Amino acid sequence: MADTERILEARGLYATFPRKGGSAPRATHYCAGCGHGILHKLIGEALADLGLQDRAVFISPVGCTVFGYYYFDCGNIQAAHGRAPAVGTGMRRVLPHAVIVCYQGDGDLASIGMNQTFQAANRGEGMAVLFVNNAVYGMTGGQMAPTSLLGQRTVTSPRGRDPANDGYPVHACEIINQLQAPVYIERCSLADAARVQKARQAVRKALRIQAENKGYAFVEFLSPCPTNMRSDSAATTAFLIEEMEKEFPLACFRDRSREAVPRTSPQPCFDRAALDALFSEGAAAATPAPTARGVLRVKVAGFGGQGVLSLGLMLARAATQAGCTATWFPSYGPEQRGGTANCSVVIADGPIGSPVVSTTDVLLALNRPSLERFVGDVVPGGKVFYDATVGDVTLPDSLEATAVPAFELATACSAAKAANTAMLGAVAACGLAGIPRDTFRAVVGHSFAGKPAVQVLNQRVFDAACDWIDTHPRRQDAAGR
Ligand SMILES: Cc1ncc(C[n+]2csc(CCOP(=O)(O)OP(=O)(O)O)c2C)c(N)n1
Repeated sequence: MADTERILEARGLYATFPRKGGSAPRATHYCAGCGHGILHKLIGEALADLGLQDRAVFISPVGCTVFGYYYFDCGNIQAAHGRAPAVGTGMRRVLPHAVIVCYQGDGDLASIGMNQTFQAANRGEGMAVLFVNNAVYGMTGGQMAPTSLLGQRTVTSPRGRDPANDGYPVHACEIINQLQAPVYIERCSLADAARVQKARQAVRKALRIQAENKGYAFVEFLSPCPTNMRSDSAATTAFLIEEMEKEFPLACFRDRSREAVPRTSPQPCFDRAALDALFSEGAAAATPAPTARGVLRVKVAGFGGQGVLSLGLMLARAATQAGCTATWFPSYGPEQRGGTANCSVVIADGPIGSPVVSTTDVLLALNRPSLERFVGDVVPGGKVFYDATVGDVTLPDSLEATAVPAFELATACSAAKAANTAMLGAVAACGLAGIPRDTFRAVVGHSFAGKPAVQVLNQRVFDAACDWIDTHPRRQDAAGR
C-alpha cells in the first residue's frame, strides 16, 4: 500500500460501507463538506488508537447519522429519535465494561431528546455523548432546529428565526453544565483544520473517560451542513466561525477527568426486590423456577379489539409467576379496532436476549388473516392454536394444529368478548411451557381484579376452554382431521 493511501486510511471504520441498493462500496451517504464525515473519522481513529473497538457500542439515533452501523467497526445499535441516552443507559447497566458512544444531532438531542439527555447527564451515566450541532434538521431537508440562530433562514423559518414565535437557540453545553454529575463538557468546532485538531483531542478525552470508567462526558461540535445552508464550503465555514461561534462560544466548560474516581462497581440494573413488590400479582403463588426449558417464542395475533395484546400479557404474567423470565412486545396497527394487532411473548428460564419473535414455537391466531400471515414463521414441530371460526385451512403437516372454538365457548358463557381468555384456557390446558394451569387461572383473576363481574365471567370462560381441551383428546391435526 502506498504511503499516501495509508494516510487516508480511516482506522476504526469499515473498509467499505455498502448499503442496500448497491451503492459504490466506499461511497458515503454524507454530502460534500458535511461535518459528520469529519467527525466519523475522528471517532473511528480514536476507537482504534485507544483499543476500544471490542468494547465500544456506537448508538446512532435518527438523523443523518442513522447509518452509523455501516461505518463504525465496533458494536452498533440504532435508537429511536432522541432515545440514545435511554438505550445507552440500558446497555451500560447490563454491560458495565462497555464504552457507550451516543452520537446525536441537534434536532435529535436538543429537541425530541432533550429530557433524556438532561436526565442521563444528571445521573452521570457512563457514556460519551457526541453532539453534532449543525443548526438545522439536516436529514429531513433543513428545517429549523433548536440550535438555529436568531434570524437564521431555514425551510420552516423562511423569514429567519424570530424569538417571538420560535424562541431562542438552545445551549446544550450550558444546560448540562448546571448539573453536578458530568465529568467533562466541551464545545468544539469542525469549521477548519485547527479546530478539527482540537475536536480530535476532545473526542479522545471523552472516550478515554469511558475507557477509564469515570462517568459522563458531553462534547458539542459546531458542524457544517453546506447542503441545507444552501451555501458553498467557504461560506459555511464563515457562518460557523463568524455567526455560530458568537452564539455558541467554543469552550471547555468542565474537565474533571483527572480527579474523577473510576467507578469500581457497576451501577445497579434495578432494585429487584422493589420491583417484585411493585408488580407483585399477589393472587398467584409463585411455583418453583422451571429448569431446562430453554426459550419458547410465542406469537399472538388477531384483529384489534379481540384482546390480542391482553392475551399476550396474561401469558407473560403467568410465565413470570411460574418463575420464568418473559418479555411481551406489542405491535399495533394504525387502527384501534378492526385493524390487525399482534404481540410477541418470549418465555425462558434465563435472560432473554431479544423480545422480537421472528421464528415462532407457538402461534395463537384469533382470525384467518393472522393465521395466514404468521403460520409460515412457525418452526417444524411448532404448535398452532387458531379460532375455529377460521374454517377450513390446510396447514403444513409438520405443525400440531388445534382449532379451538374460542369464540363459541366465550359466547356460550355470555362473554363473547372473552374469546382471548378461552384461547388462554386452551393453551394453559395443553401445558404451555410447563406452566401450571392454576397459575394461568390466577392471572386471569388478577387481570380482572377491578371488575368482579367480568372476572367471574372470564374465569368461567377459562374453565370452559380447559374442559374443552380435556374432553377433546384427538385434536384436529394439520390435515384438518
Ligand atoms: C419520532 C420521529 N419524529 C420525527 C422523525 C423525522 N426526522 C428524521 S431525521 C429528523 C431530524 C434530525 O435532525 P438532527 O438531529 O439535527 O440531525 P441531522 O440530520 O441534522 O444530522 C427528523 C425530525 C423521525 N424519524 N422520528
